[in-house]
Amino acid sequence: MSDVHVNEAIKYFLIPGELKAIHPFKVGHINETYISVWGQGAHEKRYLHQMVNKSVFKDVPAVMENIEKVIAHIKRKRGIDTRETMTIIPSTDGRSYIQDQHGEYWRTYEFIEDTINYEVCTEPRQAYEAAKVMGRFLTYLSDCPASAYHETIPLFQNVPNRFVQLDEAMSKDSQGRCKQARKETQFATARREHAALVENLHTQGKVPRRVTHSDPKFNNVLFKTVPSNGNGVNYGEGLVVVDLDTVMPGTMLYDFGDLARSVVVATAEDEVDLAKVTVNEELFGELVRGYLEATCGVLTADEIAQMHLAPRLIALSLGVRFLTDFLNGDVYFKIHRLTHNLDRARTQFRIVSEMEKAEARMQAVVARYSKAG
Ligand code: GN1
Ligand code: MG
Repeated sequence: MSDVHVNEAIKYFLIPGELKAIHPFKVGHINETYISVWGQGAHEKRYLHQMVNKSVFKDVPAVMENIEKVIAHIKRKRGIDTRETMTIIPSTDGRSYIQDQHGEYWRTYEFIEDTINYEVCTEPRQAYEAAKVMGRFLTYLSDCPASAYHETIPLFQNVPNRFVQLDEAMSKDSQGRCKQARKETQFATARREHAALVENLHTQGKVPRRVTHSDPKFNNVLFKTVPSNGNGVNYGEGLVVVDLDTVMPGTMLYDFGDLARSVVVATAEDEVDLAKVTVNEELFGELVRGYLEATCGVLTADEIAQMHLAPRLIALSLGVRFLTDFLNGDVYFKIHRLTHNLDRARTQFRIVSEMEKAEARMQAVVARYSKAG
């Protein structure tokens, strides 16, 4: 249905030229995305259009206000034409989004050309570059007061809250799926005591609230494309982190943890062959090195001291979210097969158990690079 609506919606954005084509772009678990191509004189230019999921983002104007602010801040620091952030195409009435006659919210960005993203990190160099991008993002925003940003999904980063949501789903068992997921619910609830790690450190004044991305998984980082070296290996520099929907007050541990849980096992987020899900310490090392370089002078010692635990915590939290959605009947994350959310939960929980085994080694990696800095 939104395929029809997109043709209508794009008329309300200030795009010069003549529309040549428009097609769906499969990305993410939440929004509907399209790409359009416009003839502009002798050139063609692409744009990205998104219908924002308003059952996930209940206050889209607040989401867009956060995004506008973060983009403006980075452009102030890096120049108006910087490729280190996204560029919003305004609507004909000068706003960053429109609401169509069906009540749906749409926005348009310039398509960032000559870039590529990856689902799986395979090269240490990619891990280093992705960490540089994410570290720079945190650093650029380190002088913004977190309180100036809306928390657009309440308690989004709060891991104990994810356990409360799991409890609710288990006690309702609306789809009768609890039986099928017994091992997974046991795995999660056995680790509940670790859930409050970050909240406790924040309460103790050790981990500050910052403006964070909150969805910095590896495939949200775009790399510059470079000509292939013949081996199919692409060593382009990391350029920009996209998908700014969840920019909000949070902790650096969430961002680093989410990036790391998506990088260091070098498998897809829904990998069903769990034997493949192992911690690659070299990738973790390059991630830590890149992140610490890019955040030099910004992070506190208490934040650095938790960098080996954050990836495990965020994997646990995301696994709990997938599991909860499975129990609730797949109402939040898009799925492509019946047990998709259960499979995703299993992968995240395997990451947790692999990281439990690797804890001392991961801690040693952080110690090595934080001393080196
Ligand atoms: C969702 O749709 P996408 O892929 O940008 C989710 C993130 C999860 C991620 C897991 C608003 O992001 O929190 O970490 O899936 N976004 C929201 O792939 O819940
Ligand atoms: Mg997202």
